[in-house]
Amino acid sequence: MTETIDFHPLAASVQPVFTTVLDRSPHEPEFHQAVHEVLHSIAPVLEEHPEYVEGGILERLVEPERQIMFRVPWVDDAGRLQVNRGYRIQFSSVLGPYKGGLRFHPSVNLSIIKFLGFEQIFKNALTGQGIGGGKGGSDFDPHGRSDAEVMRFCQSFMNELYRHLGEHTDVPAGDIGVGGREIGYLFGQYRKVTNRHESGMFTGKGTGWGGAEVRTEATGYGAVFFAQEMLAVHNESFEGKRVGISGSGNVAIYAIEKATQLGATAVTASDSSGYVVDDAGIDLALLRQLKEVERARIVEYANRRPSARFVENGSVWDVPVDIAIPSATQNEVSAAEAQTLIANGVRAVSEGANMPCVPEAVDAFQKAGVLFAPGKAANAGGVATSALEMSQNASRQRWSFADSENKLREIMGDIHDAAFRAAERYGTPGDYVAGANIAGFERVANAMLAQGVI
Ligand code: NDP
Ligand code: 2IT
Repeated sequence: MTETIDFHPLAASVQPVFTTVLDRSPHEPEFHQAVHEVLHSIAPVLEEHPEYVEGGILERLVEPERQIMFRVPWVDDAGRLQVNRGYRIQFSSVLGPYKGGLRFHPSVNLSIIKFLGFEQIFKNALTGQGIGGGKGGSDFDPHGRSDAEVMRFCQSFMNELYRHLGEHTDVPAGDIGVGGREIGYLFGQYRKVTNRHESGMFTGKGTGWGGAEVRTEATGYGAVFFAQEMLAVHNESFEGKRVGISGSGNVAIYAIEKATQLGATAVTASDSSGYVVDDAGIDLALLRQLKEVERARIVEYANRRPSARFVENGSVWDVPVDIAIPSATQNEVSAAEAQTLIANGVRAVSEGANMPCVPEAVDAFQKAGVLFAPGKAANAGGVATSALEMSQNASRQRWSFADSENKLREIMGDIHDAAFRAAERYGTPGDYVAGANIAGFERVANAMLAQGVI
């Protein structure tokens, strides 16, 4: 993403709000991109609902309720002082406590956390649960750091963030660079400094200490369930399909697992150093060992698996597939890569990551008739299952894996249907981008109207 992105003009009802965003928050290209997409989708809704315009819904929605930025000092293993920056954007609480992950990655800045927080408002609304939207993180890079360094960083991060959290206030979870290890350290430090042992103030916890079954798997599984729903509308399925997946983290691993369980062959995985192609199907046990245990680079997969090859320079989207599930990071699928996927006959794209396809790529997929699921719908299974974890924590219950997976499948079906119906209502059948934005927006906007100017 660059600042030179050429946003197409919006309808007169929403352009002034976008202009204010550009003026008030310059140098935030990812945030601009996320806002532009939502405003474009909901312009037709405003024409039918002047009360949303009169209620100043948009002006309020694009401005976070609270933005927290803080210093995170810590000492590395060599005894050197390090300083990172921490963020928590509490975007909207109209549907419940702020809810959304923490990202630790060197690219993290205000723009990225704001785009993620903004997306989270509508995603969380789509889940049907009582959760508002938020996001946080740091420019800390866990790669190559010892467990002790990661622990010290997490403790310092929480020494500041704890005062803004709570099971009824703000409930973080994982995202890029924040998995089970980091969540353990963050949760432990929260309990220590607050002396409040409320397990519901963090989700994605280990299943032995308050975590819910299926939360680890939920985002990847959910992205596959959403694609399954889109395909079912056309009497198609995963059976016998080749699936291309980017990333090799939490979302990618469990998207591979579920696609494979449904009879497809997942043929790719990647990380920031390159990608692997394995026509025999990704060996999930090996990938998990490398990524979850050894924290190795993806080339190791090809070193240990004869049917696989590693490609260092190139695009994972050059590999011909029937279904693509981008599951690494934002703007990882360019317009040219979308054209390659289309030329190779891709049938469906389900965004496991947040905003992985650039706007021109989304347009290209939709124009070519490819079934396209936007991240805020397709990857909502993660946060939906986080809300199930909060419910279980509050009621001191534990649900089985099978019950939890069934609930996730049902929620993804409901999100699909809500997006599908909203797109039909506004005359763009099959457009899941418009449908998801409209369905999420309507729930948020109605709650904002009901609750007055706050
Ligand atoms: P992980 O940290 O577990 O894995 C991220 C994967 O993507 C790694 O393989 C990483 O490679 C790769 N990656 C990350 N950044 C880049 C980059 N800039 N360039 C190339 N590769 C990159 O994260 P998750 O799987 O949790 O998250 C993946 C995506 O899914 C993100 O967009 C996240 O926001 C989204 N998401 C996650 C949810 C969750 O529950 N975890 C829920 C909903 C959405 P490397 O190790 O080399 O950096
Ligand atoms: O982007 C996301 O939805 C997440 N990283 C998960 C958020 C959550 O609170 O489970």
